[in-house]
Order: sequence, then structure tokens, then C-alpha cells
Amino acid sequence: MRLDIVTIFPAFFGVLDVSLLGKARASGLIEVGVHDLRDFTHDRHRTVDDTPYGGGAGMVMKPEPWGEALDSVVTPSSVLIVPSPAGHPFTQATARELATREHLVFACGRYEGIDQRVVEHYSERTEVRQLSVGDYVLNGGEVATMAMIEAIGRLVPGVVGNPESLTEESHEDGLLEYPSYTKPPVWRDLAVPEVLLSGNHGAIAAWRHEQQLARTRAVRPDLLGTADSIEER
Ligand code: 6GU
Repeated sequence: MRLDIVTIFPAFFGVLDVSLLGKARASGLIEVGVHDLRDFTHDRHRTVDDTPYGGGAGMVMKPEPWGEALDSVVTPSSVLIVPSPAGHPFTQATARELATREHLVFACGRYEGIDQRVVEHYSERTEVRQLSVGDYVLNGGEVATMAMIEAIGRLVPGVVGNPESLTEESHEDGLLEYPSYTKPPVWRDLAVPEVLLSGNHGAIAAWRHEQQLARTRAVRPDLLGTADSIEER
């Protein structure tokens, strides 16, 4: 898989060198290109933003640098991802789908966003997805992009060593994950639940499933009854 990121803050993506994704890059499973939007400007001040037509607060990112930057990386088989609080929700299902694609391009906007014609233009040339990572506002698309890359990257075959650890997680079956414990059996007067020490694999699986349902009901009742969780009830 190849990832290209266009941003005015390339330094944000230094962390892609470490941890699991750093290893995936070193081993060639994931290739990453980070591109500075200002390299695609032509004025002395390397201007990337301007005031909004129609008035209002904040600045809007100009279409011309975005056009030049994206022309240098987008092909007809790319998926162009535009992080935006106004986008479709990015979910585990989105991550699974995008993990099967060969080339993802992330266009990280700042300020009040990118001139909408950029999305319109590239929608004619490739698949464009405007995606939000949650119902809150970030200053720009960089941190949202990092979250998406981490969620997608770990689903690329070979990136996570033990593929079973991918299926037993929150959201993979539409429910929250069950609680986990390790040694010692008692810590600060708190004992590990008895059943986990029983060696009874059927009882352990049943207990874990009960915990998943109880947690989901308490914390995220909105997840119950969705397509992913429905067979679990
Ligand atoms: Cl993708 N971008 C920004 N700026 N804010 C967000 C977001 C994205 N998702 C949630 N909030």
C-alpha cells in the first residue's frame, strides 16, 4: 500500500517512523510520501489561504496549490481522502475497506477548509471520500489523518504480527471489547475474575461475550442493533 499526504505541517507525520507503522514502512509493506503544500505555491510568501467569498470568519485554502500538489500524486486508481468535520463518519468498516486499496492520498486542510471546487474537480478524476473522525472540531486534518492511517495501516496484511489480535477487538464485531487481565492474580486486593482462571474455554467465551454486551449497553447503546452487532443478541 502507498500513502501520500499533502499538508502545510509535514512535521506532524514524523511519528510515522516509529512503532508498528514504522516497522511496516521499514519492511516495505507500507510506503509513505509526505508533501509540503507550500512547495506548490509560486509567490514570495508561499500563500495557501485567502478570505472566504460571501464573508465570514476564518480563511479558506486556495484551490491552485491544492491542484498542483494533488496532480503530482493522484492517479485514476487512487482514493483521495479529505478529512473534514463535515465528512461521512470514519468507522472500522471504512478502515477495513480502505485497507484493501493500493493508493490512498490524504489532503489535510487547515483553517475553515479547502475551496470546495477541489473536491468537485477530483471527484471527476478519482474516488474522493470526505471523512470525519468524530463529532468534535480539530484545527486541521493532520491529527485526523494520523488516526485514519493508524486504523487502516494495522489492517494491511502482515502489519500486525498476530492476525487474531485484529478480530478480538472493540468494533470488529460491532460490540466493545471485553476487559483483559494478566498476572498477578491479586493486585491491591483486586482479584482477577474467577472464570478466567478456570481453564473452561466455553465458560470463558460466554463470560467475555456477556461482558461485551454489558459494556456496550452501558457505554454505547447506540451500537446495539446495528448491522454488525445484530447477530450478537
Ligand atoms: Cl477529519 N478534521 C477536522 N479538522 N476536525 C475534525 C475531523 C476532521 N473529524 C472530526 N473533527
